Amino acid sequence: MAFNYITAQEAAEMINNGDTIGLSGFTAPGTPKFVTEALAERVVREHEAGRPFKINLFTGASTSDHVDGVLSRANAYNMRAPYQNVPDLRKRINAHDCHYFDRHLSEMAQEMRYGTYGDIDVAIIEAADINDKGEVILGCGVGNVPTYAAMAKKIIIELNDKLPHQLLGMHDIYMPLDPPYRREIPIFAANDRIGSPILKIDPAKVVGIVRTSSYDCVKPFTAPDEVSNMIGRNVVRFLVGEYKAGRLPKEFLPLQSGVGNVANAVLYDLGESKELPPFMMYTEVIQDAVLELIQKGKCTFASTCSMTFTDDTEKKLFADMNFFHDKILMRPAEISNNPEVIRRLGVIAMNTALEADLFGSVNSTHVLGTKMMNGIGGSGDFTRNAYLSIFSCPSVSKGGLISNIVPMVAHPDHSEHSVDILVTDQGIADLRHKDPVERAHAIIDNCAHPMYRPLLKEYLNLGTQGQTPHTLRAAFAFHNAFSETGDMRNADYGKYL
Ligand code: 0RQ
Repeated sequence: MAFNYITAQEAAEMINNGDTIGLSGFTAPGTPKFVTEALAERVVREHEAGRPFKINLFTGASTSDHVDGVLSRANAYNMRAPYQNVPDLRKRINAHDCHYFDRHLSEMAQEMRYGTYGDIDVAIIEAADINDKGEVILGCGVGNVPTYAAMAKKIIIELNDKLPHQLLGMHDIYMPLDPPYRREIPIFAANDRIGSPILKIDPAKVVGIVRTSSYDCVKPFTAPDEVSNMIGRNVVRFLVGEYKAGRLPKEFLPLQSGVGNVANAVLYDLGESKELPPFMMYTEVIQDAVLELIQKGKCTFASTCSMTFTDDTEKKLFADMNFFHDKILMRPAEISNNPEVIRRLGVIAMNTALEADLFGSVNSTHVLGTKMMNGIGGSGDFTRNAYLSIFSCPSVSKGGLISNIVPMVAHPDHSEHSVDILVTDQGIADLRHKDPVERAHAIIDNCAHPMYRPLLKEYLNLGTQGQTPHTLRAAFAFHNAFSETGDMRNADYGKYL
């Protein structure tokens, strides 16, 4: 069938006030960039003319400024899910200008199919190629596009000429049946392929194709600083210790790594380690460090949902597709983050905390308990189901005004029942097989910054009884001190007792 080639502006005109839109991709890669920009311009014009215009937007994970930046500045969102990381959207969310539903990434697609979010009016899909049978070669991220494309009433394609056709074969598109018909997800090793290399869509639903040309525009990393290097070295030290003690199999286990500068630094350090064998990854994103690890032979295979590479690294990948082609496989988020598969493979999960408490619970999402940072992302999918769940963070933030080890987390994302290991620049706290008081001592002695250790010990010694000796009236003394004086070191438990 002959497709209708249109401009991004014409595509934006096909979207209506109140529409629910699903985007392909996961982080910036694989995510459309041009129709969303044109849509933002249209929303601004509609608002200037005094007409309401809001959309609901569903993605795989975070996007880029071409989506969440422009659309949140245009105040275009009614609802947004399941994850974001753009400052302008963060502001909208925290000002209640946008309903944000922060959801485990593995659950988004199936919940969409279960019908809890209503219909999808438009799916916008970035593609390297499409033929008249509706066979699509996707870009560098998958996300929830199989579900969004299957449910959408109309589909707009962004056909990006920067994406090489050799991407064919690097995707594994698989949509599980829904209960009560679901069967096992047949992945028994990180490199098992279970689905199709192409996304099959109904060509009759394609209302237009927009020709585009752009790399994925992933924000460059800041060079690892001394604190992230220390965290990275501590994570490696822990894994080497486990490996040497025989608590990890000699073949090693697949790794998952979260996003951000700390996660990237940890992976560089893993690459340098002579004591760990080459490993596979079963993860949701691979960042720049992983391409280098693959080049060096340290990472032998990466199963992921997205290749979250900065443009220079993406160019390196595209220049050497023959080498990388059979070493990376991109899957939908409900498969890359699938709890059943994570548990079966024995994934070692490594995620980042904003703050952790004395008993091992972790806050990954809410600054000082109230302000949304990014969202839980895939950290919950992996943490709860991993063979080993490691969280890392700097011991202090903002030059020491904030301790990232607090008496009680102000928002719990991952409970003490799921967190095995806590790592900071100070050291490693192994929380396994420890009761709450033992965990608290391990965390104070090994992870808290020395300037906060006396205050944390004082909290433990307030005299409260019980298995977990929280003194609830004083549990947020650190957070209150920061709100009132700008410095957690001024925490005064006496005020609350
Ligand atoms: O503030 O930006 O003003 O300097 O928070 O801190 O160290 O740059 O954090 O990039 O490693 O991200 C948890 C947010 C960490 C991320 C989080 C301040 C700090 C700084 C950010 P500034 P860093 P990173 C896979 C898995 C949840 C989702 C997830 C995340 C800013 O890793 O979103 O894991 N995780 N997904 O100064 C107040 C504290 C603070 C604090 C740090 N305790 N209180 N502010 N900051 N600690 C990926 C996907 O799911 C796609």
